[in-house]
Amino acid sequence: MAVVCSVTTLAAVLFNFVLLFSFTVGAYPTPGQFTEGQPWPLPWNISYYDFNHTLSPGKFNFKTAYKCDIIDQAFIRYQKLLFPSSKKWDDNIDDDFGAGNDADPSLTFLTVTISEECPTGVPQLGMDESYKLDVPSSGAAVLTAAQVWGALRGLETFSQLLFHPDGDENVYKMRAAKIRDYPRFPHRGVLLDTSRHFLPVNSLLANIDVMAHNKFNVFHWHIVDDQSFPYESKTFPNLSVKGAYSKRHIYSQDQIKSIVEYARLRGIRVVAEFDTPGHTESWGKGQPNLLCDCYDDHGKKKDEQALIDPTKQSTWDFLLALFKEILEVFPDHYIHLGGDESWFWIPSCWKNNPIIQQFMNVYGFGNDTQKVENYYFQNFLKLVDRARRGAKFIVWQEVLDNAVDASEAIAHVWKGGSYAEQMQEMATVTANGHYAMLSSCWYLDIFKYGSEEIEGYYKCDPQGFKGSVAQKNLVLGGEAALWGEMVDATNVMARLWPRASAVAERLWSDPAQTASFTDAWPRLHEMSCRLIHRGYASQPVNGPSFCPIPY
Ligand code: CP6
Repeated sequence: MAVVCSVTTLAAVLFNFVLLFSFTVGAYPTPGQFTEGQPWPLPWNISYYDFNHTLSPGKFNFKTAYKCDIIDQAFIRYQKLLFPSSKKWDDNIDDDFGAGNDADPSLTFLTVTISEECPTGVPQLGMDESYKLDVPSSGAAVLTAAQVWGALRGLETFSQLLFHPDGDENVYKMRAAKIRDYPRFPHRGVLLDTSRHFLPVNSLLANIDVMAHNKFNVFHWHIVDDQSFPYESKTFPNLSVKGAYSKRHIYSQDQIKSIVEYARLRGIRVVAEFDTPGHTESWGKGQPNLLCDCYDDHGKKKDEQALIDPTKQSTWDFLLALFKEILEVFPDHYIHLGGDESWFWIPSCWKNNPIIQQFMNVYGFGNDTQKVENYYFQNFLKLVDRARRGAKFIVWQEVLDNAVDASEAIAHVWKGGSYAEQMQEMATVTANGHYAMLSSCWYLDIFKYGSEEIEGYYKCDPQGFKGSVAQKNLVLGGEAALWGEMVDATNVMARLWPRASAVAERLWSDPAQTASFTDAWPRLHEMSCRLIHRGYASQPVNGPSFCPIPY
């Protein structure tokens, strides 16, 4: 018995040894590898001068002649970010206060110049985010941009040139560098889902901050879904009164306004998604007669409702009034109209529903429920355009795959199991002439153990499909999608970061300079440590490691 036991143990030890050994040697980077003062995502053109500046809290200031709330507020934020341990960060720069910062600073200000006027509205698709930043070894440090949005990206990069050598928080060093930078794609988003789990406003704001640190520019707010309806509608208050998890799990319109404003100040668009005709169970609680009754194949009525009922005039009246309101609350030119997975409910709801069957007869649809969905979307898009003239649409890819006539809409691609299949989806959508953005390979709610996961995100390229130049030019970017079934405020931060940072670099940087994850990892690790230092729970990148400043 003892012999058997020890043999088994030995085998187990050997097996574990082989496993661990192959993992450690093969896949993980060296724990001690990290960069100092190198930005993430990688700028298109960056050359480092062979010099590091010394900075001193209270002896550094941003300067500009430009009058704009966005810049004024950004200066306050970045002053605080650069010198977080200084309790007097917002004091007059002439104050001299020690805390071990007696060193004579070699850099005392950054001058910001912006050529176009301070924008009056929120940022929009196509905003100019390019900037030039020169932090020479001697002489003036300057940041120039055409628009404030570029200046915001440049300020972020500037803040990331700062580092604390050997993790000494009292020493402020900054790399001298010359940078010219701009985004690869105009749409770089993060999807958060506040229906499966409510995310408190603070949690959303914190993620908007981290998005800005990663140069993301779209918060895709999947605000409602089957499980709950946390959007407070003034026109239809019952939607959230009956459809939210509770009266405490609701975003008031004032809160939504403050989120949109918070994002605006950081150059981030808030694109709301109100997903129909499927994923609408929670809508039915506060709006009776909106959804179809579901029946089984024998015509027996089920205790279930799903899919918006397109046969009733009351449905269209409701949708028009609701979307009029939504499009005032969310000032982005685009609205995400969902349209995913309706097929999932079609068999039990539309197909077996006698009212829909009669409707299909009248319209000559035979028994093709797909035609009902196309009818719905065709009319729905016209309605949303009436709700706000010129409203632009993003829809999940199947709406356009099903040949709904909406040539200007952006197809949000989420299908495809393997990378090859995901690329095929992109090829098909763009071959059909649609603008496209990719999420299929960035489903951050799904994980893989170990280092291949984040490497997979990093390697996924929205233009990595076979297709013409015209097709590639239809690609507007992509989004990291963190669906909320298993995500609430306790884990949203660590689950999103730094995994979404890998996506951020793919969407911003030059693919030719960012082809190797092995090369990128020390810089990504520095980024993760930077986020932790800034107060956010960014999880380990992909294996054993340590941050220079322990936490
Ligand atoms: N919710 C909604 C979801 C998903 C989609 N839409 C989803 C589907 C598959 C996976 C993850 C999420 N949870 N409304 C699809 C776009 Cl793997």
